Amino acid sequence: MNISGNKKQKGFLIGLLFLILTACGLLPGMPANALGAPPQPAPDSTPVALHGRLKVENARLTDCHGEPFQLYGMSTHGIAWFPQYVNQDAFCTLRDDWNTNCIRLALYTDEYNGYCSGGNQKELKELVKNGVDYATGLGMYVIIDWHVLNDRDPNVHKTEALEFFKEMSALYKDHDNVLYEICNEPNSGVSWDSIKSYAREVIPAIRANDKDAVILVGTPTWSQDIDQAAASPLEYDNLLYTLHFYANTHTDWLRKRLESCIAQGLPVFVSEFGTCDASGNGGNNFDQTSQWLDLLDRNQISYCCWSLANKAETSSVIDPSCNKTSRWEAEELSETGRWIREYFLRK
Ligand code: IDC
Repeated sequence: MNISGNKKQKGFLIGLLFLILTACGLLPGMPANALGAPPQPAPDSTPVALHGRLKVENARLTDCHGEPFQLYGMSTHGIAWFPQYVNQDAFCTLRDDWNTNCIRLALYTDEYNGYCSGGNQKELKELVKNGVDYATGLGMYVIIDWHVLNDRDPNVHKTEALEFFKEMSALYKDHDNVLYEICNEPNSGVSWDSIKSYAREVIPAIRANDKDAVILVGTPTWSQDIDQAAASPLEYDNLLYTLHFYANTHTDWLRKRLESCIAQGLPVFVSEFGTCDASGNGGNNFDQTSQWLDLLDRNQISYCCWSLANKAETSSVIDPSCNKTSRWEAEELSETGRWIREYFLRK
């Protein structure tokens, strides 16, 4: 072969190598997808681009085309605690490599530098806003969760809740992808009447800015007593009542309650569930989790899994030894993380 032939061959080989590296996302400046992820959808095929603003119709979450629509994805752990997971690349990984369409931002009110117990409110609000911005940019739905737990009764921090939700709903009134969860888990004997009286102040405060906002309302006993909501629902539209389960603690009896509430026409959202004990720890019960998720899928009830964190507890989906905040490999996930990601991928 003559010299110019050699040169051509060399040029061809360099070109080929460039193409291969580019395809693998290995050249500098090339955005690499989450490993193992399908190609990122074009902006017009994101969940929000396809389904638009949601509403509650015939007791179901419904998309802008009037079709029943199910949200599913991860809940963060407390964002004050694990702020590092509120980043765009993490949410992109959850959208593209975990096949989820929704993220829940858990803002504790009363624990661990909670919003109402010494946390820096300005910084916490910035985190929420960043989370909403990342989700919006990615065309994902996002739930702003006022994470009542230690405080038991949402009325304890009602003043702060009103102020917070007024500010958030003013900011996001034109967003199609934001849902508001006004109290995570009232508990320790707090009555449905007491929750209703709180809701009757917070819902109108949100609706003054965003008259059609979809709002999630917690129920008594750590959001298990949806039967009380079914017996005496609030007098507003576009509401979903939350049911929470932890699969190794809450089994048949709570599923039966859910089935009965579905039959009564109660709109339900499982805004938090765990694959393990209600403590967030202990052994996983994937058999019970499957029974739960199958029931939810059959009825197109939405759900978020607790939690996006690497805390050394069963419910965390990232292995405690892994400090990466996005693009996790399977072996960097916990047993829970691997299982739930596989479940989402099969949907
Ligand atoms: C748990 C966390 C744990 C944290 C605790 C604080 O997993 O790391 O120390 O809160 O009290 C819920 C709550 C949710 C709990 C979770 C597991 O909504 O905040 O998280 N759980 O106990 N309801 C039922 C279970």
